[in-house]
Amino acid sequence: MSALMQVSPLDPLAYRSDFPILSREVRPGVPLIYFDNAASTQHPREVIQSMVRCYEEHYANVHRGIHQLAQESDELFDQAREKVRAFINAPQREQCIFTYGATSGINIVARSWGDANLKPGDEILLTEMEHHANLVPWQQLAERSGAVLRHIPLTEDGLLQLDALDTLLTERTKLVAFVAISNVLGTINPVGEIIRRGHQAGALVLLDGAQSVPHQKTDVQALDVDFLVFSGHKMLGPSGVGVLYGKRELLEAMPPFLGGGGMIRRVRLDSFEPGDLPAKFEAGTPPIVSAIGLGAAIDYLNRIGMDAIAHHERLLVTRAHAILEKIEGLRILGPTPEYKAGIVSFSLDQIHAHDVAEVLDRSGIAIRAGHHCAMPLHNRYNVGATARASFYLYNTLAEVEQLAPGLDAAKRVFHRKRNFG
Ligand code: 7TS
Repeated sequence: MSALMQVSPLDPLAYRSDFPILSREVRPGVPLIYFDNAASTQHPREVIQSMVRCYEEHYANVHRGIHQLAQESDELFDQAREKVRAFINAPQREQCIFTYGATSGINIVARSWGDANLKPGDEILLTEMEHHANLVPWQQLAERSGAVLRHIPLTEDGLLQLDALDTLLTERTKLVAFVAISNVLGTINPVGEIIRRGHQAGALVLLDGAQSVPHQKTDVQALDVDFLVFSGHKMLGPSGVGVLYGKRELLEAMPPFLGGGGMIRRVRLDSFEPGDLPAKFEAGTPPIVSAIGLGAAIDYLNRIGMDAIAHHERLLVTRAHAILEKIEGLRILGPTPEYKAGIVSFSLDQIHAHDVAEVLDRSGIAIRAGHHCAMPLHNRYNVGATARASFYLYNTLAEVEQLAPGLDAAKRVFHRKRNFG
C-alpha cells in the first residue's frame, strides 16, 4: 500500500461551508462548480475574517511605528512569516521574503542573483513545461548577461525527459529553474532527483512551487533547494502576496533588487547600506494584510493536512480522467493520473477551448481555457489552446461527474453549429 493510500480520506463536504462563495449560484438555479483552482483558489471565511479583523482592529504600517497599532500590526505580520517558515520547514523566518507572488519572486532572483553572477556563455537550464513566469525573466537575464538558455525536453505523455540531463547539465550550468508541478499537464516532477543532479553539476536550483506548495507537503531542507517561490492566492490566501525562500548565504550575498524605504540600514545623499534579511528584499510597504491572510490560510491547510489534500486531489483527477477518456474526440494533455496532481487539460474535437469553457459555464462549471501562460508547452504538443479543470480540497467527486454532461452539451452545440452553420 502506498504512503498516499494510508492517509485518512478528506471529506470535502465538511469544508465547503467554510467557503462563502461556494454556496452561490452562478445564475438562478445554477450552482457554482469551481474548477479554476490552478489560476486562483477560493477563501475560507476565517482567511477573510483574519484580514477584516486586521483592518478593523490592528491596522498600521509595519516596521516603522512605535505606537500601539504599529506594534500590533508588526506582531501579526511577523507571525505570518513564522507560519510560512514552518509550512515549508525553512531554517529561519528571515529566509522567507514576502513578495507579490511567484512571478515577483523569480524576478528578484533573476535581477539580483542573476545580474551579479552570470557571464556570457553561462547556462540556465529550464524545461519545456514552464509557465511564462519561469521563462521570461530568464530570457531577459540572458539578454542582459549573454547567458544561454537550455530546456529539458518533454515526452509525448507530458513527463520530463530526464536522460537529457546527462548532456544538458555541464560545468557551464549555473542555475536550474523548473516547475515542481506543471500548471497545464499536472505532471509532478521528480523534484529531489533534479535538485540533486543540478547540485552535482555545481548549479544552483530554483523551484517554482506555485502549483505544488498549495497541494502537497514542501520541506525546503529535505529538498536542499536553493530558492523556492510560490503565491498566496493559489493556496486559499489573498492575491498580492507570495514568498521567496532562499538559502541564507545566498540571500546574504545577493544585492537588493528594488530600492526604497524599509530595505536599508543607512542612507546618505549619494549611497546606501542595505538592511538585513528579510528587509533587504522588501523595499516599500509590504503586502501587510495579504501576508496576514496567507498566514490564516496556512493555519487552515495545516488543520486539514497536506497529505490528505494531495490524496483527495488524486481521487478527483483519477475520476476526471476516467470520465474524459470515454468522450470521443477528447485529447488529454499530460501523463496518467499516477504521475499528476489535480489538473487536467484537454482539447475536444475541433471545438475551440474558449467555446468549451463557455458551454461549461452555462452549467455553472468554471474552468480556464487558453494557453495558461505556457505557450511553448502548447506549441510542443501542437495545440493552440486547451481547456483546463483544476481541483482543490473543496471539490467533490459529484462535481467532477458533472464534466460528462457538460462536455456532451459542448459537443452537441458545436456539432449542430458545424452541420447547420
Ligand atoms: N508558476 C506557475 C507554475 C504558475 O502556475 C503560475 C500561475 C505562476 C508561476 C505565476 O504565479 P503568479 O501568482 O505570480 O501569477 N499560474 C496561473 C495559471 O495556471 N492560470 O492562471 C495563473
